[in-house]
Amino acid sequence: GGGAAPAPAVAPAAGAAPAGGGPLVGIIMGSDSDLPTMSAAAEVLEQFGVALEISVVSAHRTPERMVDYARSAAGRGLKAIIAGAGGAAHLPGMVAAMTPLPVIGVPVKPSGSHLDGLDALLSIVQMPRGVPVATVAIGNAANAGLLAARIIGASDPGLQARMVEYQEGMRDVVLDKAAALEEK
Ligand code: RP5
Repeated sequence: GGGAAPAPAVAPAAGAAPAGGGPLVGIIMGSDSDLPTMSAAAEVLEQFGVALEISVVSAHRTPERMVDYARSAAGRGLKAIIAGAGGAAHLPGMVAAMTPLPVIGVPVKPSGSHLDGLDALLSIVQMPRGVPVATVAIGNAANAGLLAARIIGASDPGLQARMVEYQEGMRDVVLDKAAALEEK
């Protein structure tokens, strides 16, 4: 979480895939109250220069909108979907049931939650055989953004090179801290 939260935008209407420059990753969430958690996925994708769209789509409150979103996603040119929800978190699994795209699920811990996001985690991760959702840790939307970037990067050498740089940067931070510790 943290940082400037992008405002939820309405997803473009279903139609032909854009000629180029359209969003590659769709970030959806069950409520705008999930945005403080989910904005981390958008920040990561922006950092890696991956075009994204972000919207609120609720499995329970806007079921028809969920169906429209999932069914149109691949045709609109999206390559991956990140779906976050809290509580009875049916959004990622239902979207995965209606698209051939990879779906990454983010269990959200709503404020005032009695179950600390464990309910959402189990709702998202326990998918039946045949309908996968790649599930990240409770609240870890940054990892969802990184996983989406890796998926896109598998067919985008420039993006994959930036991921390698990111990994090398993490390594160097740890090695610098280890060296500082050993000098004491
Ligand atoms: C879920 O219920 C949402 O994904 C959110 O995490 C939680 C609470 O939603 P609000 O009541 O704040 O809209 O469906």
